[in-house]
Amino acid sequence: MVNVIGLGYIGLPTALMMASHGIEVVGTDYNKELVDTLNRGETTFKENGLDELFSSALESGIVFTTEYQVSDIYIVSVPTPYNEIDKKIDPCFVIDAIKTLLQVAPEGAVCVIESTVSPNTVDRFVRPLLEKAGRQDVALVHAPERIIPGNMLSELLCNNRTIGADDPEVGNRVARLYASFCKGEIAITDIRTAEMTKVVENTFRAVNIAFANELAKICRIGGMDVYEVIRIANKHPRVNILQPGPGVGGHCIPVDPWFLVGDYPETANFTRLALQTNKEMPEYVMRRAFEAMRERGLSGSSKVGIYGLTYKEDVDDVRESPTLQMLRSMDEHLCIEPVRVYDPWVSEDVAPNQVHTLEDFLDGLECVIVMVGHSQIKGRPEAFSGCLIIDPRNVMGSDGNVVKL
Ligand code: SAJ
Repeated sequence: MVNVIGLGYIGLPTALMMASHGIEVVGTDYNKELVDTLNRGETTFKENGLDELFSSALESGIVFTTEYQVSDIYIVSVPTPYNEIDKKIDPCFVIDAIKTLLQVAPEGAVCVIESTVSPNTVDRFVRPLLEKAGRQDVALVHAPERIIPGNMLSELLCNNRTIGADDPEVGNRVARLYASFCKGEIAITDIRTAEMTKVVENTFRAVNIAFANELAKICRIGGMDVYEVIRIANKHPRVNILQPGPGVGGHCIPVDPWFLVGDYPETANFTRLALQTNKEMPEYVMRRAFEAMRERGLSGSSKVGIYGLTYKEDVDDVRESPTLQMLRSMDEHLCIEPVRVYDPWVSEDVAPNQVHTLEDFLDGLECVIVMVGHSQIKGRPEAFSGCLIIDPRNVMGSDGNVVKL
């Protein structure tokens, strides 16, 4: 039996995928409301194919509870935030999960940590818990998740995986478990290497996006089209530059690289600069919008709307979202005051002046800042006809009313 601890964006799909591939799975989360929702047969977030997978897992007998189970294998997928001040990982949720599972884990159980952790977290924070509890019989594994929101389920099936284990035998056993649904290649290594590779993967993406964002600023000053420059540069067989945008959000790309900066502050300078570059983008877009409005005779008090609250297109996750970052800088600088904010994927109120239909959003609008390229409007500038369109996502085509980064 597998007990998946933490039923959020990673734990839930993983538990469902395993259950629907014939593995006996119990999903545990300390949030009773979330467990009750799942037990009513409802999913807790939107993701392509998740509802269908949920039905199939229910048919296969998956169970959700707040209780930790007696189980051969635990998969820990709890959040790993970072401490805003020293930029180091805050492993409190991992520590709580391990402490609790040690109270029920049978002898020789395997504890697989899927949560992203900084290099050395297992040695510094998890191993001592086993020693203190006299439970060195429990085998530790780090199998970092790699699935991208928006395409999670097919990536769960197809992505290559990393398994870090102290004992290669245990690594092989866990690899067999994942291979029951995962068609990708499974690399077995030690725990520290697995911890580091995960952080490196997200840091690579953050740095690549920062480069694209820097290019956008350079091209703007130099009067060049950054998208054309990147498109053509990427035709080179060894160049693959990502896209500039209004900022980098989500719980991974703007967070995980800080683990390197926090642990290696003297050395991780390049990473720090990349994070800083990305962080400046929402404010850059705000200034760009203000400038474009002025050029068109619109003032800061014109009717400006912000389209999109999520951290990227076609997901419902607003964590670290560039729009929320931009709203904060608007509060500070007050150069533009948005009259309203709208996101078709976000039904609860997370921003001031948020409206819940496109019709309400458009009413009398003079300028729209498209912060997220949801499918609802992608490639459809006519959705905002009559408005000046600020398009930092490059999703609105290029008619005269569209202003790029
Ligand atoms: N973004 C850009 N330009 C791009 C690509 C993305 O500005 O060219 C922005 C997005 O709009 C978004 C942010 O970056 O605001 C992050 O989005 P993302 O799609 O790059 O990544 P995430 O956070 O959804 O998922 C990442 C993935 N990591 C890598 O691709 C290396 C995913 O595979 C990981 O599982 C996930 O982080 C995680 O949980 O660690």
